[in-house]
Amino acid sequence: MDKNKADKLDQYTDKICKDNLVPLWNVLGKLVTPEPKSPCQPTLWKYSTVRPVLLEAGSLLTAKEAERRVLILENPGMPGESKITTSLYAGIQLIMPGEIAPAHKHSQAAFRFILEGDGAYTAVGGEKSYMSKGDLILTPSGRWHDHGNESDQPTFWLDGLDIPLVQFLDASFMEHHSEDEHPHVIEDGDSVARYGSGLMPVDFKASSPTSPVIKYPYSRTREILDKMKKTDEWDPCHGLKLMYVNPVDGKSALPTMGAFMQLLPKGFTTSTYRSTDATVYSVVEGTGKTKIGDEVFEWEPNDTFVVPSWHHHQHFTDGECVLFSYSDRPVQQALGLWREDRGNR
Ligand code: 1HN
Repeated sequence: MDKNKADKLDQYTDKICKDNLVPLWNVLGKLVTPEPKSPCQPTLWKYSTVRPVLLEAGSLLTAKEAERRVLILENPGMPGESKITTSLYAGIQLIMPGEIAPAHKHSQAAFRFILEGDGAYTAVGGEKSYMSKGDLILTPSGRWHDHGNESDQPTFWLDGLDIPLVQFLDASFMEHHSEDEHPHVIEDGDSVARYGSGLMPVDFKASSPTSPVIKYPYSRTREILDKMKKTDEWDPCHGLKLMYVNPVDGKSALPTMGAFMQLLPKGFTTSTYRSTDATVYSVVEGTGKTKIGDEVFEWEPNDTFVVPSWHHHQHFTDGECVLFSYSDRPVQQALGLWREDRGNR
């Protein structure tokens, strides 16, 4: 374009901006990219780094003072935004013996993925779920929840929430309960017995798209993977991979976050894979590494790492490994946006 014409267009752009008008031709290429271009950066958080500084916070303030004693895993590509991916939040939470993290409720859905400890609990709507390593505990949107620790050990878990998604939609509400603890009226294991055992109360009507099962114990998850290992073929990209589902409709356990658990055999290299859902991994068992683009991240149990949208990646295991992961896949699938590329181009 000649200089005179470019100058005229610049003057035109400056003139109309006071009326809150912007020429599309200046921004179209940035708005609609040929493929995902994410500010999210591949990143690893070592548990050996997070654990001691979180324990230090344990001596600086109580869970009650903090409301939730959490260190946010903030993606370095989006500083100050409290995001691990563009749509999701992650944090590591600590509750010390005898502490209570007071009851509140909010629009944002959450899950807890237990890293360390035995005998602390999350109560959702008064149902206490005791925590053991590898358990997944849901906190559906809009439900009262509080945490307590009846054990003599500090308890650590990974919090996954859909905070950036709810923020984007401007749909956030939050309330504190009048008491620190919502009355604990329901026994641990009630919801999994009632809804998660292949039976269902006959007239059960789902009141939300979230699974009525609150806790998915690791003992069961691990048993399923062990059984599958005896008979099933390893998928070249995923090994053996399970999705946490809502037994009412077979869809994702939470409508905004998909959660998965996969088993990879000893000395395995997965085929190159990518998908449009940026994925957060928490290492449950084993050591290995993941190549994301050209970067290699070495991991061990309780480390967290993130694979951004549409980034080629491959896992390499030393011994047998178990990886938990979550992403916004159910949202993308509901909107017809989700894509994967299994590398067989
Ligand atoms: C929340 O309610 C919890 O209940 C953890 O443990 C982290 C981050 C932002 C907003 C609410 C919890 C949170 C949160």
